[in-house]
Amino acid sequence: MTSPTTDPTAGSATGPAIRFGDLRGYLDALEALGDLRRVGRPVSADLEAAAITRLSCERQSPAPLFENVEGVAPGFRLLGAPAALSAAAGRPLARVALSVGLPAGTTAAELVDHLARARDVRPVPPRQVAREDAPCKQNVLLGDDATLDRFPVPRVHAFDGGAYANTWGIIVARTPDGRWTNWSIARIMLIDGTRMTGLVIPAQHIGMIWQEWVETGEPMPYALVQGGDPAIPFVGGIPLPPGVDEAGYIGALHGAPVDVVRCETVDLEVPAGAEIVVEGHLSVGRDAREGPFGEFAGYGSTETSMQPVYTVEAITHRDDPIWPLVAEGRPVDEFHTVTGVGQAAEVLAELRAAGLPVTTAWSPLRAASHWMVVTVPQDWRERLPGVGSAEFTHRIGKVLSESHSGRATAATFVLDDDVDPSDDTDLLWALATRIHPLDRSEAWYGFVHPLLNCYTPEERALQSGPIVFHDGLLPAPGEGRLPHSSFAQAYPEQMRRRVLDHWDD
Ligand SMILES: Cc1cc2nc3c(=O)[nH]c(=O)nc-3n(C[C@H](O)[C@H](O)[C@H](O)COP(=O)(O)O)c2cc1C
Ligand SMILES: [Mn+2]
Repeated sequence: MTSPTTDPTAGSATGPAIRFGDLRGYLDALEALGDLRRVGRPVSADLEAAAITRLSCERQSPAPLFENVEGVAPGFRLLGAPAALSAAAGRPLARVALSVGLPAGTTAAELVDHLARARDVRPVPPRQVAREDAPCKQNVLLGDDATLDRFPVPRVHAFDGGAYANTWGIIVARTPDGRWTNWSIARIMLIDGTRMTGLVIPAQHIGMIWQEWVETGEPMPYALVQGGDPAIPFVGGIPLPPGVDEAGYIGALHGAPVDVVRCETVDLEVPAGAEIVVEGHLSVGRDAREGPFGEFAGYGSTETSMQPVYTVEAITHRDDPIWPLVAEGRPVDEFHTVTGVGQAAEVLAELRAAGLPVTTAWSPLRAASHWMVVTVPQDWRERLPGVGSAEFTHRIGKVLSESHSGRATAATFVLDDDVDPSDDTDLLWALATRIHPLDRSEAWYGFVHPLLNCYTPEERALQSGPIVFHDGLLPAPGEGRLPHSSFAQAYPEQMRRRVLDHWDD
C-alpha cells in the first residue's frame, strides 16, 4: 500500500498515474525529492508546530514532519505543509502534482488540464475492504477512551479562538436518503476532548447535507478523516458540483477505486489507509461559537459565528498516527494551492465547454485566491471571426459570472498565452503593461465571496458586489503586436547560442 506505482521523481506529466494509497507512501516520495524535513527535537502542538509550518511555507522549505510532539504518546506525529509549494529545485508544484497522481515536475498548465479533463471521466466508486485490511483500524477508541485529549490538536495562530482539530482533513457526510456522500475540507475548532465546532456554510455541500438532516430533526452522522491518500484532502478542497461523490472522482483520477472501510459507530465509510478517523454526530442547532481563525486572504480575524457542535463518539487510528496541519494565512499555503488549482480547472473546463478558445487558466498563488488569469491562443481571432477583444472578454465574463468558481474570485485577467500565468515575474510584467488603468474592463454584479478582503464590509455582509473582467489582449500579430525586448525575443538564435555557450566563462 505504501509504494508508488511509478517513479515520483520523473520530470514530465506523461506516463501512468502515481497512486500512493496512503500518506506514508507520499511522504516517502517527498523525502526522495528532498522535500521532507524530519524534526526530532520536542515541539509543542500549541502554536510551535504551526509557527514552523508557517515559516516553512513563507520560505518554501521542505515539509516539516514533527516526530517528537510534546504531551502526547511517543509515536504520535504532526505533518506541516502537506501540499504547499515545494523546496525541490525547479519543481514548485511537486507536492500538488504528486497529490493528484502526477509526476513532481508537472507544470501548472498540465496540472490544470489534467484536473479539468478528469471531470469528464466516468466516476469509479470506492471499494469496501475488510476491517482486517484497513490500517486505520489498528487502534479503536470507544467510550471514555474516545477523546481528542490524547492527540496533538494544533493551535495555529495566536489570535485564533482555539486549537483547530481540522485544517486538512475531510468531513464525510451523507444525505439521509443515502443518495450522495460528500468528502470536503472545512475548518473545525476544538471545544474540549469530546466536542468540536466548525464552519457549516449553507452554500457548501456540508451545509446542504446538514440542512437535510436538520429537516429530519436528527443530528448528522459524520466522520472526520486525517491522512490517507494525498488526493483525498486535495479533492476535498476543490469545488465539484453538488450531488457528486468526491470518492468517485478520485477513483476516476487514479483509474482505480479508493479503498474504504465501514465506521465503528456511524453508517459511513472512510478511506482504509487514513491515519486518524473521528466519528460522531453534528448537532441540529447552531449551538457553539466558532472562530476567529486566520483565513486565506492573509489577515487575522475577529469574526466569530454560531455553528453546530460535532460530538466525538469513537476514534480509530493507525499505529504512530500522523496528523496533518495547514497553517493557513498569507500566501502560499494549501488553501491557495488547492482551491486555486481547483477553481482554475473548473474555469478552464467551463470555458472549453462553452466553445471559447482558451489555453489555460490559473489562480496566481500569491494573489491569495482573489484573482484568476485566463490565457488565450495567439490565433483566437481566426477561431472567432468578427469578434474583437472586448467582445471576447465579454463572452468569457458571461460564462464565468454565472459559474460557482468564476464568481469565487474578484478579478479575472484575460491575456495572450505569450506569458505563463503561473510565472509571477511574467504575470506582474504583463498585468502592469497590458491592463488599462481605467478602461477595457467589465463588471458583473451578483454573488461575491465574503472572505475576499478587497470588498467593502457591506459587500461582504450582503455577499453581493461586482466581479471584474479585464481585457488585457494584445493587438493581432501583424497588426501592431511587438516582440518582447527580452533575451529570448530581441536577438537572433545564433547570437543567443553564442551568449549561452560562453555564459560560464
Ligand atoms: C486548507 C483548506 C481549508 C479550507 N477551509 C474551509 C472552511 O473552513 N470552510 C469552508 O466552507 N471551506 C473551506 N475550504 C474550501 C472548501 O474545502 C472547498 O470550497 C470545497 O469545494 C468544499 O467542498 P464541497 O465542494 O464538497 O462543498 C478550505 C479549503 C482548503 C484547501
Ligand atoms: Mn462536494
